[in-house]
Amino acid sequence: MRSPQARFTSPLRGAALTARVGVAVGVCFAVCFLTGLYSHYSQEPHQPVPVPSSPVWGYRLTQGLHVVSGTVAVPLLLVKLWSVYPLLFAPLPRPRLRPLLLTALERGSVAVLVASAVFQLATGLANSAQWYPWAFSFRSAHHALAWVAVGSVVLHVAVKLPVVRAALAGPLDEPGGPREQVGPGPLTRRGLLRGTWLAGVVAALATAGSTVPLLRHVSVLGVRSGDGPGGVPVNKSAAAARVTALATSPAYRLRVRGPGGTRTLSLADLRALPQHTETLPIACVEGWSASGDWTGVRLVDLLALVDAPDDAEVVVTSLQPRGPYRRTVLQRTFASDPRTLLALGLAGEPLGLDHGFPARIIAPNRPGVLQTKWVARLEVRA
Ligand SMILES: Nc1nc2c(c(=O)[nH]1)N[C@H]1C(S)=C(S)[C@@H](COP(=O)(O)O)O[C@H]1N2
Ligand SMILES: [Mo]
Repeated sequence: MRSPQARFTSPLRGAALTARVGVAVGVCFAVCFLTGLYSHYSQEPHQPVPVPSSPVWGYRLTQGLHVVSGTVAVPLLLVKLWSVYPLLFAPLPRPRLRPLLLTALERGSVAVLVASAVFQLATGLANSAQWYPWAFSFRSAHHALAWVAVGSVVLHVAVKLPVVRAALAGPLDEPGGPREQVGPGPLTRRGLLRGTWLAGVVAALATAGSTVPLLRHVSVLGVRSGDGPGGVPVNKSAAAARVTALATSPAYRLRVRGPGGTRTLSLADLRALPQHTETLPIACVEGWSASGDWTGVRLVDLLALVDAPDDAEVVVTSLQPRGPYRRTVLQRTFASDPRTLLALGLAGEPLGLDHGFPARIIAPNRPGVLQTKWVARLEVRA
């Protein structure tokens, strides 16, 4: 009887191909994992070791790499899965407990690997397209599954290391392989591999424009590519955040609280304080980033009004009535950095309502989610 596996006849498949594509998938996963951990940690309100505020473009680079490496991994992983999936139909070993158990373990671990990798890439892509068709917290789920995915990758590599080594040491085209064989089509392994790398490059170009302005016009997947008031895209509008009435009210006051008491400042009071301009990027977890020229009051100047200590941590609260980003924490590295502004303007114009009018936080090397808009209160954490 023909085993189901015998129906997969493509001579292109083979360890030589799988191993080469596998190495590239591994590199993408490693970059994606490390940059992802950094992003996750950056968003933690309690940081035993605070993230530094320099270089200003740090998060912009790491998060750009995160989204690009994840996107590049998609075509690579598809080719890798295609190259090995007939193994799923390989006949089971003789009905003896030990071999059966080992096979079950191996296939089980591969199933976990494939499921977690597909979950990570699919939710990540959806997130960078600003599509959240699920109820769970994206950040917690994406973080937890990252460990599962990387753990199963490490296990898989450990199990397959001898095969991978031998395959990488050998030629891509085995003797009697597809090059000599008269196959169903003209495609060789070399051609397939070139096509795979090309797909990776196309995926990179399609996303990198969200970070690299020069590539903006080729990046079809770059959903936020730098258009918007002041050259900075708008993520959540004032209408979506339901803050329009509060933000435009003449009764707006900023409250600053610290050891020296509470100060209440109107927008005119804020404008009367010394103004500074800083060029700082907004770098969203979704992968897009854009640099802006922000003008406003230095946070350190505001903190000095309430006698805040040099190592103060500051809780920022938005006028926004609800939402996960209405309260954020500025660790001491950001709170004490003279480049951190309570911005009142962007690109020489007063701040637009959607960019956080009357006042927003802009700090160097911070994830965009923490650049709080429509700021109502600044409180030194006791
Ligand atoms: N109050 C408040 N601030 C917020 C947000 C929000 O939803 N509410 N979104 C954050 C996110 S996710 C990003 S990327 C930046 C985007 O700022 P922008 O819309 O001015 O580009 O604002 C941040 N500040
Ligand atoms: Mo964001």
